[in-house]
Amino acid sequence: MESKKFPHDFLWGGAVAAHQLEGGYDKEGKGISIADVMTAGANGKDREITKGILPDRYYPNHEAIDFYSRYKGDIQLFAEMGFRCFRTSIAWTRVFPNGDECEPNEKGLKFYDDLFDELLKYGIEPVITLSHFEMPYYLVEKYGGWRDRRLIRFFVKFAETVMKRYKDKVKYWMTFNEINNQSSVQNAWGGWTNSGILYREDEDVQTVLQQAVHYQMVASAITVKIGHEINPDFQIGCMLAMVPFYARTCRPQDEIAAQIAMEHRLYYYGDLHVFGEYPSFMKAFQKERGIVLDITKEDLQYLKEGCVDYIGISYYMSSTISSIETDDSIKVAEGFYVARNPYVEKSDWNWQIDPQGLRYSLNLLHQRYHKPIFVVENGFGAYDKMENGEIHDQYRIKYLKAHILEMKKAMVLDGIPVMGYTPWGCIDLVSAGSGEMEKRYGFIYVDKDNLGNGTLERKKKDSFAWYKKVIESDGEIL
Ligand code: P53
Repeated sequence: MESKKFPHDFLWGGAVAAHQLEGGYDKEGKGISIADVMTAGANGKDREITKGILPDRYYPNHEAIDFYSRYKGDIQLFAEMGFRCFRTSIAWTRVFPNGDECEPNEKGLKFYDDLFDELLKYGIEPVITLSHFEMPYYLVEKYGGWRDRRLIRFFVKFAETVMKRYKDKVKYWMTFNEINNQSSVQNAWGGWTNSGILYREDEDVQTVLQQAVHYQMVASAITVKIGHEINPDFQIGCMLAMVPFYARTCRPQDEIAAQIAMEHRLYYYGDLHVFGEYPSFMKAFQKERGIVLDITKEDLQYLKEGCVDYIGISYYMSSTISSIETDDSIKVAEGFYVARNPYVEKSDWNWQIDPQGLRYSLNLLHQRYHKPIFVVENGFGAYDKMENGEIHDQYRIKYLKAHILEMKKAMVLDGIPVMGYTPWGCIDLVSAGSGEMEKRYGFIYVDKDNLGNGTLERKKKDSFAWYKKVIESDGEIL
């Protein structure tokens, strides 16, 4: 089993997002995005969202790793590893700086033309996320972000513009990155990064969340429909953060709690994207809670006409749910406690390391949706140490190897169609959650620290040669 090969057309590559690596936040007409007003946090300390850009604060995404001017060298390194694809996002604000303009910014469009040409030169297929935590800040100030129905129109205009422009360069698309992240509404993070929303104390969070999700789902569906008209060969997917919830014990109450967590955190989103309709538990929840949303007949029609072609997922960890409070648990809602799983290890950022959870997740998703799955994020955020100019990141190799092996089992033993694998942060970049540089994922080290100091010089880690061999051998040598 271990020595089996992956199919030769398997999409091995790496993944990043525009705001986390490009920098050049105000270059060539780019507008301010919601990522540009987030300060650096730290391990265990949230990032702050400021009202506009304040002169005395540090915003790590402004320069990031300056991929904007160094992408040619970086792509050369990806090509050296043998990447067959590269997942990145298009910064909405490079194309429509404010978001509601009639005409796009030609310089922004040109940047992505050049970037995609550079990838294609090496036979690397671009895999593009349309919205990855970086909507125009102006849309937040003027319209309240995705609280407003007009956002559908602005997003679709952006999507249509870039899909037409790059129709012969890009085949694989995803609409919204980790759209289900915003279901974790204990703090403003998910609401802000997904939808440009900061919840107010005097409003019903579930109503606001579900309205924003509804508008995004309609925007996504219209995009899928238009995309298929632009180029029938397009493969357009959704993107879900896959964090499977295990019941803490086999007590039936814990099983039900885990099931409900899966429904609200995952299936609610997946069902809308894949089936184009609201699942029964969501309709029941809305009725029970008296949640009334702005949903038109046309919206429901669009949802049905814009079902996705594949499911993109990120997978980093699993989670454990208890229906009652325990010593090690944190309350997330009435009757829902996230507990520590004693059977798995955790990273320095407290993310539970669970390779088998990937196989389990692929099975769950395929059994429900019968769609190809693209693992577009997986990786190990860790502190790296430079020793005599070398980085021996055996821990990262161990993590990735274990996950690739479980993915292989899902394909070979469970028969699941997995399209490809793009480990997250194939080059070190700014962490989305904490804004740190020192939470590193890369095969390529970037000389920059949490405070923004460093030469930005690139350096291959041990995992670089390891991953090269994985791709070269079609996953036979892990
Ligand atoms: P960072 C939380 C849980 C799962 C995935 O995350 C997450 C997050 C956000 O922190 O986000 C995805 O950088 C996301 C990427 C992000 C990556 O995972 O916090 O799509 O933008 O960088 C890793 O370590």
